[in-house]
Amino acid sequence: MLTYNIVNLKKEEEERLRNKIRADHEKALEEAKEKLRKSREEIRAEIQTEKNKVVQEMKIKENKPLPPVPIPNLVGISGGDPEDNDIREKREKIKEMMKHAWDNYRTYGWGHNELRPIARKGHSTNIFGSSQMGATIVDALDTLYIMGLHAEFLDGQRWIEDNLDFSVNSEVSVFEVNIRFIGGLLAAYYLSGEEIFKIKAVQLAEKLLPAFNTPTGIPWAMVNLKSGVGRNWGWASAGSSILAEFGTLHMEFVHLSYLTGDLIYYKKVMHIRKLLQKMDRPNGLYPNYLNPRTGRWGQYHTSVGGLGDSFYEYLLKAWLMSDKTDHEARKMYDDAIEAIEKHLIKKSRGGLIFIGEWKNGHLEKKMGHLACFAGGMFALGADGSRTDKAGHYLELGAEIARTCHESYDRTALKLGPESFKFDGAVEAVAVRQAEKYYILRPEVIETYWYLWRFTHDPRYRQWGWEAALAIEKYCRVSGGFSGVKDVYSSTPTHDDVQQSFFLAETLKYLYLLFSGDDLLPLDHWVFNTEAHPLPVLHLANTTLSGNPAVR
Ligand code: DMJ
Repeated sequence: MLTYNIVNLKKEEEERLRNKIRADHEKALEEAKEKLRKSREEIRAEIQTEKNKVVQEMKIKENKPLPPVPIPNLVGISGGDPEDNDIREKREKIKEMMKHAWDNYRTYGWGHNELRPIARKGHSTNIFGSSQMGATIVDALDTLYIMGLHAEFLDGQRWIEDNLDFSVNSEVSVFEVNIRFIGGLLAAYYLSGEEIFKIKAVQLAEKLLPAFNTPTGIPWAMVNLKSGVGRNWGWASAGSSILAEFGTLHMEFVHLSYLTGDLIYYKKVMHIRKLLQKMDRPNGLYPNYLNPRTGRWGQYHTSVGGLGDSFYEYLLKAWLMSDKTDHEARKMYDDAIEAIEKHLIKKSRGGLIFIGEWKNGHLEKKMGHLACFAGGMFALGADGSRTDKAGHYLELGAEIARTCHESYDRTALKLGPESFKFDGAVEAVAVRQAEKYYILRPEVIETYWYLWRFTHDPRYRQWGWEAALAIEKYCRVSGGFSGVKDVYSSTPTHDDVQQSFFLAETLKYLYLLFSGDDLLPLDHWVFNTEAHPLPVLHLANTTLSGNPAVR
């Protein structure tokens, strides 16, 4: 009986299996037939869906969270409401200008790097390479945040989550991408706490690292994000890299090491510093050009404006950002500023203090709009300066602010030219047609803001308001804000570009100028050269504070 049952059970099992195999075959046959019945379009759509699924899965994998680190104390990330009615109204007006710039970019340029406010379409330049990386979105995020424009901020965040991709065959400027994208993403991360910004900043930084693969470790000016191939600008003296470009990475790279625990970023920038320290400096000045193959200076040109500017700024800010423990950076800043004051800073016949440009032992009495940021830098560096010269540097900062204000005041539009001369009867005025433009730059307003924070002299708010009104009157068009080609012509022509730094810097500094000091207080925040606030890192007890063991 038992044997009979076992035999029967085996038979039933075999039968079940046979049925299952038959059913599977039939199902597969049906599916194959079904496929054959499908149109090409349907099959293509299915393949696309599959592809999207894979991309999505990869994204989730790529965007995996980084190891947690203690986040610095984030003081004053909102607020700053002024008590005074008039000041509050002015601040509101600046916020409205930001809305106008953003909304139009949102409508006509979304995802492009910048906006053409008159043509009402996207715009880009070679610094961003050939792809649409939404530079305005990334650059504007922290300004939106501090202004309380949270819906707009979220809109930008969504775009970044869904679209910002650095695996593109595109050659970008290492400096510009660092200050605008990495700086912007890090600031957005610290302000909002949203992991995605940190993850994107690190993804981008990894793509920039191949730029450092040069015989000296001085990075190339440009790098292809996909291939990692780097090169320098064709116009730079003797194949050189530019001081203001390779010397303006420190703040962001130290934060990257801090946030990731990976020292590679810190080591890259400290290597640059060490190399610079070893080099001879003619008259104590840093030339603007350095060849990354030979490690030799190019032309002996020194400038606190374009090509040199933010290198000096980052020495001071490295010290501030390290909670004033990075004494090496402070020393380099003090030495550099002393040499600059000795050789480049002069008083005009009319009594205006200006910063000229040093070219092969000759001082060109010309000052760029870009150099106007130095008024704020001198004021910011006054505290902690050598031999108790704080008063002197604050005064110097105020003099630079006055000169730069004059460069605005002596124009028809009350907006400053790109570059102005001090030559005989000509003072603080552009001479060449090619130097008469204003492209919504922030440096003069930046200096007003720092001077305001340190002195509370009402003249800085007044000067800032004059500039805001002039921008509103001459640069505002219905599709956004545009630069102007000639600040001396009362009927200006527009250049039809809304620069991303207008939202990142110009409008942010104006907003801060009409806010209380409790918004982003300077003893807790250090602004990168694109006005992206990064918190002071209390690194004294960690390996990043310039500990020789790490270097
Ligand atoms: C900005 O991108 C930065 O401030 C940079 O350091 C110099 N120039 C522009 C704005 O003028």
